[in-house]
Amino acid sequence: GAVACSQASTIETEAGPQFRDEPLVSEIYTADPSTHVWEDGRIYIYASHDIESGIPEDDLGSHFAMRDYQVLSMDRVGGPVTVHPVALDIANVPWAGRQMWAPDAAYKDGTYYLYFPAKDKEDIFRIGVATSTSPVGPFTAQPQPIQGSYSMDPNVFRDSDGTHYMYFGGIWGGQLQRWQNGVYDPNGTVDDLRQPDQPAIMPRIARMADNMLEFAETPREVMLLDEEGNPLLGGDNARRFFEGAWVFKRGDTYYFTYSTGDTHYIVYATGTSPYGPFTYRGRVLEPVQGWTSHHSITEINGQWYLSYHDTQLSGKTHLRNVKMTPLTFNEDGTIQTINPFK
Ligand code: FUB
Repeated sequence: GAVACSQASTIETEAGPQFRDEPLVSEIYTADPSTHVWEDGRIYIYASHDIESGIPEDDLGSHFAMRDYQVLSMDRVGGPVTVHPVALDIANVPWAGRQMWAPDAAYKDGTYYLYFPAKDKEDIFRIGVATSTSPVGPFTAQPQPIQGSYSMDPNVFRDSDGTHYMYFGGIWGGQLQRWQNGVYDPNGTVDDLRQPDQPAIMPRIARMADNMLEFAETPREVMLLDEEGNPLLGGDNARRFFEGAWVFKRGDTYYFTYSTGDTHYIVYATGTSPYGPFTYRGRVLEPVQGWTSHHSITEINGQWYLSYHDTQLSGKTHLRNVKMTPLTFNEDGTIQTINPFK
């Protein structure tokens, strides 16, 4: 039939968009999947739980007004998916005001840690942590956000030596542009630094303390470079960091992967240290249906998978559904770009 392109890489036929993968669950809307395999060998997905709040859409993401988390789990990719009961409700997070955004989780010495961003009562994004003896919760939140945390989209990466690092940050609604000197500037811009010829706002990293509840150091910038070794620039919208950091290690190489936000790509950069610098290498995922794109990359029984989301079930940008698809590396360590449409 006739083929029309309604946006960058959306392939539409008369039957509608032809999606590459099917949603994992349809009982609830889910987004921003952080996929882990813990010691029991089961697959756990820590995701945002999208809801219809009725709040109008704006560039700050106010329509993403989520209030709790529910963990998904499965024995194998393609197997039945369990939607677990509420793992953490905003009503049980003393410091949080609104917007429970993209979470991640970690495991250490018998305790599971759920890391999550939310706006505090002053409407400033912070990152909280909650603990449980079960991978699916219920989790008990610490009374305060992680000291020294700010902005959103935490990713807690466990290095092969057992050290954990948190990567975090996101611009525009994620407020990272207001933290350029380590203190909150309420008069900072609402989007980016508006300096297209200057280095872009860079994501942040902090090593986690042994107790996994605190930073062991003041957060610092993670430098993202182009192929010539120069920082990616603020005006380089197709490559500069926007949100959704996810780090993994393959062999001796650290992959820093992230969303470019307003250009809707998931891209990656590589380096030889968890602190970077990371050099831009290319795209992981072309634009999905919906404005946001947010992902994780996980090795499961020797096969790598991309977890991602789109809006196949709702057609609405704030009501998303998570998906998984195999990810392939080339012999030189580069990633084969995935098209979310057939
Ligand atoms: O789900 C809310 C926000 O939208 C996330 O924190 C961002 O990464 C984007 O997916």
